[in-house]
Amino acid sequence: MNPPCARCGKIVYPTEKVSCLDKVAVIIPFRNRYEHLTHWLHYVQPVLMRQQLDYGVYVINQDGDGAFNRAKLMNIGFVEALKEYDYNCFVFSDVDLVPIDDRNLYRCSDHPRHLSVAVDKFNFILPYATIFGGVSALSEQQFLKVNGFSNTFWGWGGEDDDMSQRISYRRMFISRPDSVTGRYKMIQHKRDSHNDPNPRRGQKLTETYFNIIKDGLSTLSYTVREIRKDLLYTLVTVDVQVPAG
Ligand SMILES: [Mn+2]
Repeated sequence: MNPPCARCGKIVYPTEKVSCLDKVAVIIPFRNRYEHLTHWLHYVQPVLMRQQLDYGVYVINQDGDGAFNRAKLMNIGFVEALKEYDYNCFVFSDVDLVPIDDRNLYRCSDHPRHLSVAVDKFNFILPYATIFGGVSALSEQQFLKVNGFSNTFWGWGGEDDDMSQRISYRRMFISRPDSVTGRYKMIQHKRDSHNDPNPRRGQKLTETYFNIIKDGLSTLSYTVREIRKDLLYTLVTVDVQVPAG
């Protein structure tokens, strides 16, 4: 057994190079998927407890039925969670992804970490090397270094690849658990309404390098409609200011 961390007293898992001091905010971008949320809470909270994390769950709920903006919701989650507690690690998770292996730690690492590496829907195979969607973890410093996510990906797709590029342009790497530890079950579902594939996503991905500074946390603008405290999570309903047309 490894000796406990000198600062926090926790045992650090020998197989994973992770900090023992993480205060983790789990951020879930959300709209109208309460069935999935119930499922997620039921299956994932016990895992987080067994991992002995100091954590809180923030469900960031997009108000209205305009185009969905997953990445902007995650930026909002980062800001709203920090208003409540001194979090230093942020795990961004889709509401339909349930980790299968307890050893897949919801913690931060020396580099931004992609956790959902082997999803059943993709036959437990990493679809491509730079993928960063699904479940990912960034420390506060890592997130600030890339200016968070872009706020301008409306509809499905691209925002995760944009983050992947931000990470590499800021000279960081993507770290991952191995393909056994990183197994996930995705709850089956149909594509949500008002979340059609964004036709501009390909073009936008050629512009990431120039947009890191001018599109992200530094330009984040939204209005909180309601904050509701459940025993197991905080539901933050927000107006993400969907552009007209
Ligand atoms: Mn899904």
